[in-house]
Amino acid sequence: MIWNETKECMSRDEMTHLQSIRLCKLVDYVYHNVEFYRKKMQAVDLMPGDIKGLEDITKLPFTTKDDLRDTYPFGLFAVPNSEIVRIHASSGTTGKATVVGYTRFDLEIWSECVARCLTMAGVSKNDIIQVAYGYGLFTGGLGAHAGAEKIGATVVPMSTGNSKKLTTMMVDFGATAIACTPSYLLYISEVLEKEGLLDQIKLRSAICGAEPWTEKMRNEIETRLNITAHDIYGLSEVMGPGVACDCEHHAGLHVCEDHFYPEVLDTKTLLPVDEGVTGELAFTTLTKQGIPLIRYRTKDLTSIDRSPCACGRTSARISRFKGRVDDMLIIRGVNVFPSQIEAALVEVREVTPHYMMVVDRVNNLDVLEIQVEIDSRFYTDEIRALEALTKKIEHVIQQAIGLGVKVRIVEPQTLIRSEGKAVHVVDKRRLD
Ligand code: DLL
Repeated sequence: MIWNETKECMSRDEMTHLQSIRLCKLVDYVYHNVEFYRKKMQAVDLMPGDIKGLEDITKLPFTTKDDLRDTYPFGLFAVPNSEIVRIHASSGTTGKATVVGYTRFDLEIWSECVARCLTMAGVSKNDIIQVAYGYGLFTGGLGAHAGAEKIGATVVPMSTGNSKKLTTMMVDFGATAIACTPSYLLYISEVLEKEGLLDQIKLRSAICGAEPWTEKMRNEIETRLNITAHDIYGLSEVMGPGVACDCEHHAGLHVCEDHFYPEVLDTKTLLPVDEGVTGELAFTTLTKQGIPLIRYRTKDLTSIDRSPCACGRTSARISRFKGRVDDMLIIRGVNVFPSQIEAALVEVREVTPHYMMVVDRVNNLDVLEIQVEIDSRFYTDEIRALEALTKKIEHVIQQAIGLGVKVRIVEPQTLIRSEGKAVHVVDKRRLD
């Protein structure tokens, strides 16, 4: 069986044609089934017939997370609840949860998209895959699960919460693939090392996502575990994991663009930018029934490349995420992303890639302290050695971000390990 390989191998013209047809149908669908969109379109005198293809997409209004919150819980649903067979929700740190609903058809498309991603990561029916994303309202666990089942892999629904059991079963079952956040996989590699199990695992492939991670972190994880690690992207509002994934060439993430039309927007003007230029990613769901979204602003920063990939796929690729619009810290006027710190730390062999950025304001001046955990092999209580290492890391980070920082080295195993999405920033300025 092939997961829409034909669609992945469409020419650009064929893809644009399909997307245009689907966009027109979608606009008609939301106009007649979602009051929110009908009102938004009426407000700018737009009728469904005015949208004749992709070339008209910029006439359509954007949708934001606030729109989902304002219509909480089911206000953007396009079908009656009797058609909804699953609900997921993401809590976020502030405000109401954003709630999404799936029809049976939506679940079918979702599992197909995840199946495509797993196929890109080399997973097949011959694999035993541990799904170690959280199961529940978060889309990671159930989303990855359904896609893996669809390709016939043997799925072990680990969820999060018991790393010791996970590593034991990884060895006992001979697991060949794992799906979890990159920060959790880094932690799992430490547990495996501590337990002396590293040479007993059969792991080949990891499908990691749900949080930003750098290319250097990917290399680090691959080396530690002797595997290939793939980057899978998605968001609950649009579907969940499986919106995009990178293939064996790791040259950007292939978007399932027959279902999700991507646009990259200038962060200030919100006008589409040229290929290769970084901006905010927005998606229009082309086939969703439960909660179709038009031009949903993800806040994720990336660029797009529509040239064919060396793997043969013709789908558009988005570059590895730099971070989110709201992840970017402005410290003394300089823009800093956590991913820059991660990339710098991976270069320093005496420390682990676990870190915490603490931003504060002292005497009206922003101060960035980076807590870095020393690798147990290099741990020493000799003050001069620690001072020298601190200076070295401060220099490496200053080179990376162009800003002086204060580094504080902490003892091995002191920074909190994450099983889900890692938290790397405490901004005390926001807590005032
Ligand atoms: O994180 C869905 C998911 C689960 C994706 C498992 C991949 C694997 P949300 O909780 O709604 O959904 O969070 C979505 O997480 O807007 C990005 O900011 C971030 N994110 C997800 N995947 C990646 C990735 C899931 N590969 C938000 N790289 C998105 C960078 C990612 N950021």
